[in-house]
Amino acid sequence: MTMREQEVGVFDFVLLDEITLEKFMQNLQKRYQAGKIYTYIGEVAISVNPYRVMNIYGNDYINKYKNRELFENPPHIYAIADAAYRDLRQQNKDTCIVISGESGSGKTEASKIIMKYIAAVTNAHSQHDIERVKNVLIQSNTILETFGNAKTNRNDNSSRFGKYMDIEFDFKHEPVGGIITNFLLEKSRIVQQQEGERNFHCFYQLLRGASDAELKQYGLTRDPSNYHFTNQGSTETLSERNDYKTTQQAFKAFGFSSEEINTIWRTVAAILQLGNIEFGVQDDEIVIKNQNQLKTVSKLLCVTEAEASTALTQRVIAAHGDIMKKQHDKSQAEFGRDAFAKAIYERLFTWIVERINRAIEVPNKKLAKRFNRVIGVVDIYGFEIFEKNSLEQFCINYCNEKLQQLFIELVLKQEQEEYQREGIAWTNVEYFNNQIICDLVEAPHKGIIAIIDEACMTVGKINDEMLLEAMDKKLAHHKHYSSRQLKPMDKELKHKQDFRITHYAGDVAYSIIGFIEKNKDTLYQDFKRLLYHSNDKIISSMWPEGAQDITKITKRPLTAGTIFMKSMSDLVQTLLSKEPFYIRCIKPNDSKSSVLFDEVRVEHQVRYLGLLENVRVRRAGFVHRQRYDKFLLRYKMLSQYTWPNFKGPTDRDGVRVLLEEKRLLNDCKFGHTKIFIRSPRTLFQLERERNEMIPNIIIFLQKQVRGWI
Ligand code: AD9
Ligand code: MG
Repeated sequence: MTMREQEVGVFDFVLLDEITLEKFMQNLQKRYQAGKIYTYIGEVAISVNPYRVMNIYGNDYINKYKNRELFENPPHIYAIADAAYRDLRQQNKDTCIVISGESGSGKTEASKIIMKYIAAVTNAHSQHDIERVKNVLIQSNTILETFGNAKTNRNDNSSRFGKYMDIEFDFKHEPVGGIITNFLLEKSRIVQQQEGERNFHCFYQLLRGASDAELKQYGLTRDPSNYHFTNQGSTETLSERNDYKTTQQAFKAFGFSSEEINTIWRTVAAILQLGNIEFGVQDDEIVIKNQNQLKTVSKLLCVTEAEASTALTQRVIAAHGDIMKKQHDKSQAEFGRDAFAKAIYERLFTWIVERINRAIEVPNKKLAKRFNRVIGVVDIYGFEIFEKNSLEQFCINYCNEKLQQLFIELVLKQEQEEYQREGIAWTNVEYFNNQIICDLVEAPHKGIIAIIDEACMTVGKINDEMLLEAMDKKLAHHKHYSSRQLKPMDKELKHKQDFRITHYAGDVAYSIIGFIEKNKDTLYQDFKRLLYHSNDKIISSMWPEGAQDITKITKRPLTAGTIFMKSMSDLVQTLLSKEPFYIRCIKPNDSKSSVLFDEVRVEHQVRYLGLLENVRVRRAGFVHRQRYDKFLLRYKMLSQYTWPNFKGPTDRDGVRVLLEEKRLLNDCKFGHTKIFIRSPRTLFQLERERNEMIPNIIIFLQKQVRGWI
C-alpha cells in the first residue's frame, strides 16, 4: 500500500479537486475524525488540537521522519521540524518555525514537540555538552510554564507571555546553546483574575506542592482561598503536587543553587502575603491594618518592617531639587501595593528567563559565532476574546495581527518570488491584507498606541473617558474601529467605555477603563529603593535603579504599549531574516473535547487564517515543485533512460526524458532549477509507479550486491 492510499482524504489541501470552503472543511473534518490531525498546504502544516494523548510522537515516528522530504511520509509536525533543520544543514541558512493560532489551539504543545524532535535527531555521538544543552532546552519549558502560564477561560495552561527561542547550532550542526526572548508578561493577573480563571501556576504549586515545613517558613497555609491574589477567580486544582516536584527538578537540572531556588519561592510567597495587606485610615493618617502581615512580607523580602511600611504608605517626591514626603490616601496605597506586587513578579520572571539563558548560552560565544546557525521557534499567546478585554488583550491580539501579517507577506512573497525566479508566469490571488489593522494600532501619531501615549504624556488629569474621546475623534472613519459613542445602537458595545476593533480573527470589544494607568505602568520609586536595599542579594540585583539619586531621576520611562510595539517590530525583523516554516493551529471546539468538531468554530478559523487563499496561492498553477536532482533521484527507476543512472548532460535533461517517456510533459513546466507539476494526478501516477517498481529494485540491488549483474 502506498502512503497516500493509507491516507484519509487528501494529505495536502492543494490536492483537493475543487478549492472551496466546503471541500476544505470536509477534508479537515474527515481527517480529524480519523485521527489525522496534521494536513499540509504545501510546506505549511495545519494542526488540529486533538485534546487527547496521541501515539504519534515516539521514537518510531522520529526515525520515520528523520532526514526525509515532506511528501515522503504522512503530514506531521516532525516533518516540518526536519525540513527546518535540513535547510539549516544543507543550505546553511537560519530558519524559523512560526506557530500561530488562537488561544488553546496547541501552539505551546507544538513548540515542545519541535524541541523534542530536534533534540532527538541531533548528536549521534552523545557528547556530554550537547546532551546537557538538549536537556536544558526542554526543561526550560517546565520552568517558563510554571511562572508564565495560567488557567484562563480558554485554556487551562494558557501562555501569558510571548516566547521566541533561538536554538543555536555549531558548524557540525549540533545544538550548542540557545537564547530565549520573552515578551510582555500579563502581570495584571497577579492582582486580579476574572471569574473561572487563576493566577500563574507557581502560586498553586507552592501552596499545594511544598512541604509543611516550607510553608511554615513562608507563613503560608495550604488553601489558596486564604489569599486575595488567589481567591478571586477559580481555586480549582490542576496537577500542582506533581508539578511542584517537576519544577524543582527542572531548577536543579539548570544548576539553580539552593539559594536561588529559595529566593524564587520566597518571593512568590511574599507576593501572596503582600496581597493580604490591608490599609485603613486613623486620625487622617493612612495605616496598615494588619501589622503581622507586614512583618511577614518584610521578612520574606529581607527588608526592615519600618522601611516596608514607609514605602507602602507614603512616597518621596523630588521637586526643584527639594525632597518632600507625601502620605498616600487609601486608594493610592492600594494602587501602590498592587503595582508593587505586579512589579516584583515581573522582575522575578525576567530574572528567571535571564538565569535560564545564562545556563543555555553557548559557552564560547565568540568562537561559536563564526559558524553558528539558528532555528528560531515562536510561541506566542494566541488571539483571545474574554468577557472583559483590556490593554493586555489589546497587545496580545495585536501581536497575533503582526504574525498574520508576516504570514501573508512571506507566503505570498515567497511564492511570487519563486515563480519569478524560476521564470514561470504568476497569477495573483485575492486575499485580505491585515496591514490596515496593524496600522490602526501602530501608525505613528494616528495609531491607537500613539494616541494612548499622547494621553499618558499630557500634564494634568486626563482620564480614560477623555482618551476614548480622543480616539473616537481621530479614528471615526477607520473601517476597523468603532465605539459606543460612534455607534450608539450597537448592542455588542455594552458600556459607554467600550471600543471595538475588527481584528482579522474577529470583533473584540475592549473596555478603555484602565488603559492609561496600565500603559503608564507607574511604580513609585520608593519600592525600587526598598528592594534595592534588600538583604537578599538576588532580590536586590533585580532592582538596580533603586540605587539612583532621587533628585536625578528625570527620564520618563517608555510606556508599556510602546515597549511592546517595539518588541514586536524586533521580532518581525528577526523572523524576516530567516527561512520561515509555519504551523497553523486550529482549535476544534471550546469544550476541550477530543471528539467534537465544531464546524462553525473551525470554519471561522479557516477563514480568518486565510487558509483557502493559502491553498489558492499555492495552487495558482502547480501543486508540486522540486529540484531537478532530487526529482531524478526519486523517480529515475521509472525510465530505462534514467535507471540506474542518467547519462545525459544535466539532471534537467534527465527529468525531461523521463517525463516524455511517461507522456507527462504537458502537465509540467521547466523552471531554471526546478520542475513544476500542475496536477495532483501526475504526482500520484509517478508515486504509484515508483511504489510498484520498488520490489523489482530491491531484487536488482540484491543481485548487484551478490555480483550477479
Ligand atoms: V495559548 O494561546 O498559550 O492560550 P496554545 O499554546 O495554543 O494556547 P496549548 O498548546 O497550551 O495551546 O494547548 C492547549 C491544550 O490542548 C494542551 O494543554 C493539551 O491538553 C491540548 N493539546 C494541544 N496540542 C496537543 C497535542 N498535539 N496532543 C495532545 C494537545 N494534546
Ligand atoms: Mg501557549
